[in-house]
Amino acid sequence: MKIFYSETHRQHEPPFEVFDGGLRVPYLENSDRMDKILNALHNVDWVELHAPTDFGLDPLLAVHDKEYLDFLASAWTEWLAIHPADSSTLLPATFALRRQPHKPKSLLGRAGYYMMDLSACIVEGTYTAALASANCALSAAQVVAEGRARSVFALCRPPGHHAGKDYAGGYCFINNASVVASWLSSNGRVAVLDVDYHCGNGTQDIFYDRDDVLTISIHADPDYEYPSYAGYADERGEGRGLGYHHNFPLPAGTDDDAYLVLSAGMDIYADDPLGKIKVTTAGIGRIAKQIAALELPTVIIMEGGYANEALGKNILAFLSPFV
Ligand code: SP5
Ligand code: ZN
Repeated sequence: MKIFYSETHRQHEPPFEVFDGGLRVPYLENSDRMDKILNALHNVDWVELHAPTDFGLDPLLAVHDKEYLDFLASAWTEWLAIHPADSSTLLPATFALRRQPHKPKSLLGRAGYYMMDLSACIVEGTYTAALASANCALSAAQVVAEGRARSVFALCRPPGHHAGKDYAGGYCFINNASVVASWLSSNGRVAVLDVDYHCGNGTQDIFYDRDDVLTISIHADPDYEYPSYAGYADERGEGRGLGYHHNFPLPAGTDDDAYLVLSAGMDIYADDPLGKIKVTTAGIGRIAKQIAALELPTVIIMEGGYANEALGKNILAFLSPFV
């Protein structure tokens, strides 16, 4: 299986994130995740690692606002220029409700406007890393679109599915899956099936009023889990997009069999530090087998998963049915 991966993600290594209650914890979405996966992929005979090619900004601008991408591009330089007391990472302390008419001009004003939480921390290499991550996804999609393989894996970091049209959040800056889905939609019908533990609120936002991409997210119920403000079953799209979005919120404790009644982010795994869903490695394999059985051209895009020690075996379990 062709797997697209870039070392550029290492430029994005925020020193901490902020949990509920203000607790500063080490950044869970760290480069060690990729090291654990690379170790597991090493010496597997069907693994073919490839570097991505650069697709430029156009495919990104099809799903993200230009002003938002401009913010990501210049935020770090602007942050240092205001001489913050702690410059280790850009995080705002005031967030936009988006009900007011004015778009802020100051850096921290824009940060609060373009960030939805305290886990999409920006450091010097964040934008560069996010671009490389999107290029991994696009490179994988190109192979599938050209019919050179039916299933290709994009080992993306940072992840993407929480990033909306004009906001970062949940470790995500550029919505890799949405970039690819939109890019592929000129070829035919596209569906995004999001099996990360968390609701793919960014993907939902991007395609909510579009009927060219069907979006489906299976996730922890936002009644008890992040991102709280999206992912409910009655959110089904609007305008032309009505009926083209489906959320399947799951109760805490959902295990292998319950999950499979409906149909991989690897944070659905039982021991994930962020998760309350109890899917085992074997369960991840069974989910992937059901998806692979559809025999559709498939671009598999890495999202979350923070039980680092188990990421390697879980990724192998997920990819194997597609080989
Ligand atoms: C891509 C992805 O999986 N992003 C997830 C971002 C979740 N960030 C919010 C974390 C909420 C913290 N809850 C504390 C639970 C610790 N046991
Ligand atoms: Zn997640």
